[in-house]
Amino acid sequence: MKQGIIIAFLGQSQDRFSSYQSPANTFEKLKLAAQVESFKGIEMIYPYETGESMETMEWMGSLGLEFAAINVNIKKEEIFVPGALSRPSKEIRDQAVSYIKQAKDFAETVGAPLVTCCPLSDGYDHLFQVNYSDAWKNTVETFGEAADYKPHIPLYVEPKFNETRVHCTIDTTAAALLLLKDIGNPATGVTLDFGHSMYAGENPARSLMQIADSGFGYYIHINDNDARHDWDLSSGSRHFLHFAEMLFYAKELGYDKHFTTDASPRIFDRVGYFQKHTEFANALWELIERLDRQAFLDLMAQEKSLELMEMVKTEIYRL
Ligand SMILES: [Mn+2]
Repeated sequence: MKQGIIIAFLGQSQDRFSSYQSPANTFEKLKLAAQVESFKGIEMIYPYETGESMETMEWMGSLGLEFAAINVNIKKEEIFVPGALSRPSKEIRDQAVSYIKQAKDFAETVGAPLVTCCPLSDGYDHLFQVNYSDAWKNTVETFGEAADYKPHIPLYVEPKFNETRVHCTIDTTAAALLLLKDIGNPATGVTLDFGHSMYAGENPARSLMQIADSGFGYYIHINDNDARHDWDLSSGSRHFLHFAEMLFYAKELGYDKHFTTDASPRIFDRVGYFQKHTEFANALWELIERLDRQAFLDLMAQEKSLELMEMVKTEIYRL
């Protein structure tokens, strides 16, 4: 199991009420990541963490780390706070596309395999606020233009139901797939965030297979939550069997990218928290490896639901 981390979570984070952890620069975050045994893959935010490419590459090399992805942020700048890719203003949309293209340039220089984008500020807060048709067509056009640029660096979209908008434009796995189908560029994919999928009312294993069956790429973020909010808890802390089922299908697919941690240490010790998180994920991955997966698949084909319940009890929960 190749594990990685979005290094923003190794620095300071804020919610509406509190700040968590102490600030850290990119090198300090990388050094913390390297202290966690299983973290080799790094996802970093363009342009706020990526810095000067040669220096960043030296840091990565000296710590024995590799890039999992470049995560382009098109929500932080003042101009993008009310939205970016879907906005009526062509000038604003062009600036958002330019950010994604620059992230692809950086990814190409440092040898990162893909660029992922979670367009969190695109969407709406009120009803009668945006023209849904125009917003969708704008998103198809802008994301499509960004995808066309340097297609050897594929562009992935990460759906999320809400936050920062009350309702995001790319809210679900199905919406992400519809976007990619409307664009029609094979150099695209979906970043499946386990927690986003859970609190959008999905089942992450089923969402993973929807993406895989579409023929588009898939890249996985792991975490957990209470299925009501994107709490970014450690994997398996709430939805054990959902996580086991997603890993089952990831193994069936021969998933070979990183499982990138998109979890927040919140009030807990950073390195210790992520060490426990990675140990749990590795242990469950190994349990899934030991399963007779074909036996599960055969029972599904035969619609033997009670036998499957028994297999889940004895082989997965170990009861
Ligand atoms: Mn994520």
